Amino acid sequence: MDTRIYDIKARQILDSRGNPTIETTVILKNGAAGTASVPSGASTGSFEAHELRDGEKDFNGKGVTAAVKNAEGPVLKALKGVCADKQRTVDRIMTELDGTNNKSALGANTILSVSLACAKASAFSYKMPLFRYIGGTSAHIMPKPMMNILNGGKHAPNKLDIQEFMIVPTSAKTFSDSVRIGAEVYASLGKILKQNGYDTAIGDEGGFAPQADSAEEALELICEAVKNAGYQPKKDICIALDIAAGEWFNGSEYKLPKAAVKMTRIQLLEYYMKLVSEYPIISIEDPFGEDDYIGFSEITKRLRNIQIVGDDLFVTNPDRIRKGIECGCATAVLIKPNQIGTLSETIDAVITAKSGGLKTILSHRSGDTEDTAVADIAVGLNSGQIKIGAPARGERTCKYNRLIRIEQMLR
Ligand code: 2PG
Ligand code: MG
Repeated sequence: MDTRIYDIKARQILDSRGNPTIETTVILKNGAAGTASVPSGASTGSFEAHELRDGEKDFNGKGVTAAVKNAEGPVLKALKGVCADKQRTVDRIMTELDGTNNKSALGANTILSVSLACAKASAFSYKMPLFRYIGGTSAHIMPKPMMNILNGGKHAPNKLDIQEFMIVPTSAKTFSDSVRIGAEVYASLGKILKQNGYDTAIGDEGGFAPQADSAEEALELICEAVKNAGYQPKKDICIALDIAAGEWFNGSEYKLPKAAVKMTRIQLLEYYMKLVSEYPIISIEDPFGEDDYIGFSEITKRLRNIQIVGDDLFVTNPDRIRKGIECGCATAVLIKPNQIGTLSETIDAVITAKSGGLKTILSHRSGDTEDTAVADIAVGLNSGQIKIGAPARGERTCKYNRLIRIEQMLR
């Protein structure tokens, strides 16, 4: 199979927040092509790979024309004639060409768009679905979804400091069943909000963004929505939180910006323990800041039955994941391809996490596109879990719908 790279065409498209992002098509000598676009975060970790933005007048500084030029210029020059199905070689050539440790020269957005487009073009060449191309015969596990039905933090202009309130349909037997249950609870929540005079505006990830006064109020609303939809909290549906506490940490204490409350690490830990004792919470992401290893290892020790997820803590970086494993900092890793910048390193992050006994959760970003690669990567790598927002809005539903199709292919 001749998968040599022949051409690269890139362009500026819009993401779900209306910001520009790069979309790249890699064309092979055999006529196959693959197209990939890159999502973008709002609550980003400072150790993430660099997202190249123009910083000029267009799109309020958020243009990505330099990234487009990099893909069509130096990256094409370096990759022309290289076999797209040699993913490690493709990714290594780009990483070496970039030459920095956070991909700031070419841009991680540039590099990831080419990396994923190569995988898609190769999968097309071999007439395989992307998940099968990535995972071969071992790809067989449908991920359990964490569905973000109520938004706060940086993703919503309301009073909630916690960024994501997600439901996990634990009693669902299949992925499609999870989607049905999640969509029913989402609809039920919308109804309850309306009936109780809350507004039903939605946040960046498609979850509702009501003006609830506290996390407890939000959690009560969710439990009521679960019951009204005909399910039992805890038995059928559990709750996962993404605190995104890195947004609150000032190096010594935690300042919740919306509530204007300050907490020490211990107070915050006690607060989580109280929430966990009152609500069916099974997973907490980024409960502490990205460098607060003490906070992370303490909560991991104290809340043994709760999954503790590192997102900004690990930034999909195998080195940081190894460090986390050594100090017992978490029990799961959030995996976001654009935090690290290539498919190969994303795969390495999953392998590193699993070999250290950590669970893995493939994830979207708050600013996302219609690209569904993350769904295929989750199945390809048997990640076990996935976080792709609300069961609503095109940039989120395309990933749920892709997984519904994959589930059928696996049957
Ligand atoms: C997160 C993500 C995705 P963002 O913190 O986990 O839900 O948000 O893309 O804004 O970093
Ligand atoms: Mg997060």
